[in-house]
Amino acid sequence: PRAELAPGAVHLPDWLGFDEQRDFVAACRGFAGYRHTRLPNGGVMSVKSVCLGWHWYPYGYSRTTGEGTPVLPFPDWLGDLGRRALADAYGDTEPYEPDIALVNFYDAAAKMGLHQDKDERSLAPVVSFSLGDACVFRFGNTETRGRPYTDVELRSGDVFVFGGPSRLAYHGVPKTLPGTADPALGLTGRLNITLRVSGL
Ligand code: MD3
Ligand code: FE
Repeated sequence: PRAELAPGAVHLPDWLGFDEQRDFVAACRGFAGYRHTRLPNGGVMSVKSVCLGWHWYPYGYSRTTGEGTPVLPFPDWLGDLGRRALADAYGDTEPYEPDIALVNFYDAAAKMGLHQDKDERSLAPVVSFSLGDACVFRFGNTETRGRPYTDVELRSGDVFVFGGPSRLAYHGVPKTLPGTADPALGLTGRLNITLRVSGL
């Protein structure tokens, strides 16, 4: 199935099979350096994140973490997965070379407020993968933080692609739905992986 929420915003429910989800979870478990990001306003994000390819900080990307820990490489298999997802979402084969993977881990209490993703210099599409617990994903508009928005449930194995006019839409995660993950996945909580093009 394929659902276009808004121009350029395509939801592919259950796109990853169980084995792919399990391997993806295992790969994410192997990434070192998950941490809560501190915001310039003094707040701390409730999700724990690690970024591959580049180090993400609000509001940009750098080659180093600033803590002496190495930036993990962006793996080829993730780029390949992103290109397959993009082709299925848009039905074309436009070149897509993501060089950033931002991995967010949500425990039962974590959420993400409405925001725009404007730290990338490229407006190439973002490809998002969800694993583990389901969540309520809020997809807003490009004009204002706030209404109108649409709430969609994102479940393990779902892919969402955000390109074109949707690339700068406000979006967030008001809550996860703890306990909804398949126990066989071996993940308590939710993982979201977004692929992006830095343009750097
Ligand atoms: C719409 N992550 O990391 S993924 C983020 O589930 C982020 O962890 C959420 O928002 C999460 O920045 C939502 C869906 C998503 C990701 C990027 C987008 C939606 C987007 C960029 C533009 C528009
Ligand atoms: Fe975002």
